[in-house]
Amino acid sequence: MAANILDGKAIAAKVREQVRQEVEELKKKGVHPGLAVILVGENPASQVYVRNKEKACEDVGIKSIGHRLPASISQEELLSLIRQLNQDPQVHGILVQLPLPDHIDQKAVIDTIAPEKDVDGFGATNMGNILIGDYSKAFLPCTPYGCMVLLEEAGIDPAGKKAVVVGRSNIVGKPVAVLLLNKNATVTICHSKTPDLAAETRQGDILIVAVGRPEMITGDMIKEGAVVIDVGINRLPDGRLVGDVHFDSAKEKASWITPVPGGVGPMTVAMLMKNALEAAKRTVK
Ligand code: NAP
Ligand code: L37
Repeated sequence: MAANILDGKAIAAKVREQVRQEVEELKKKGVHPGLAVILVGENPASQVYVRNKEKACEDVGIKSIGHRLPASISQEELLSLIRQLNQDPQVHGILVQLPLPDHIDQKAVIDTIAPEKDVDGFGATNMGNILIGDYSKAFLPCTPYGCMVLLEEAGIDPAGKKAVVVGRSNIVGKPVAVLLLNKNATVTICHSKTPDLAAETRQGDILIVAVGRPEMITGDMIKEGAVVIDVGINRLPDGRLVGDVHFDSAKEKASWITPVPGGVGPMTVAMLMKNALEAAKRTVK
């Protein structure tokens, strides 16, 4: 089977267009959605991602309030900025781009963000609500949310399907597994201690890969007709950007597959816009 391409860039543009219209309506009600974007240090990938997020804000009419901080900032200074943003009525969402420098406790930072402004969805309150399946006050973490929208756009209902997730990070693997479970998939989560990875991945009608190892999932590890979502973004020494899935061999087995770049990445940014809009909408309801 030669796979259809799940075009994240095009689907993200559609999501953003919808957000843009809703932002306009909300502004008519006197609310201008604002997103604070905090970048600590000079991680090159983070700089690209934050720039993409700020450009997207501009595109949809959300006010982005950027805070570029030196890697030398103390944890207390960062926490105090977040507390100040928690109190600021112009700021509806707060995003702290990860990873943070080693001397800063990531969990302390995330848990200082007010749950109603936690548009990345990484805080314990959000994660708990998602685990329980109560999305009413939650924000779905942007990358997992983007994966679910991609499945929907491909016309795939996870109910009754076998979904295999490779990777169990708190920002991708674990939450995407929970979202799939909440949609009634039968979910397997694989990680570095999984003894026979290929035996697991070959079972997946839906295969979501978030590992951070260039092209590690090859066509022979994929079930015929599977939907393959490649979350990985890896820059090779020659400058090429590749996913965690070996695209050329995988596309011969899959029914649908996401490219890298232009797959999950743009969806992550688009879902952040949707979450920031939602945070602002919740302040008027
Ligand atoms: P992470 O925190 O490094 O987690 C990687 C996961 O992969 C861990 O659970 C690890 O297992 C597992 N793993 C490592 N080697 C493995 C192996 N040989 N076999 C099976 N599992 C293995 O990474 P992350 O933050 O989830 O990110 C994963 C990738 O997605 C990266 O390339 C990142 O750049 C990309 N990403 C993309 C987006 C996007 O919007 N497209 C967003 C976020 C991240 P253990 O838990 O046992 O160590
Ligand atoms: N808040 N977001 C937060 N914290 C984190 O730790 N990893 C992470 C996070 N994720 C994140 O920002 N991801 C992300 C990934 C890809 C893009 C944007 C955000 C993106 O725009 N990708 C494009 C271009 C990639 C490139 O040129 O390097 C793509 O097409 O994939």
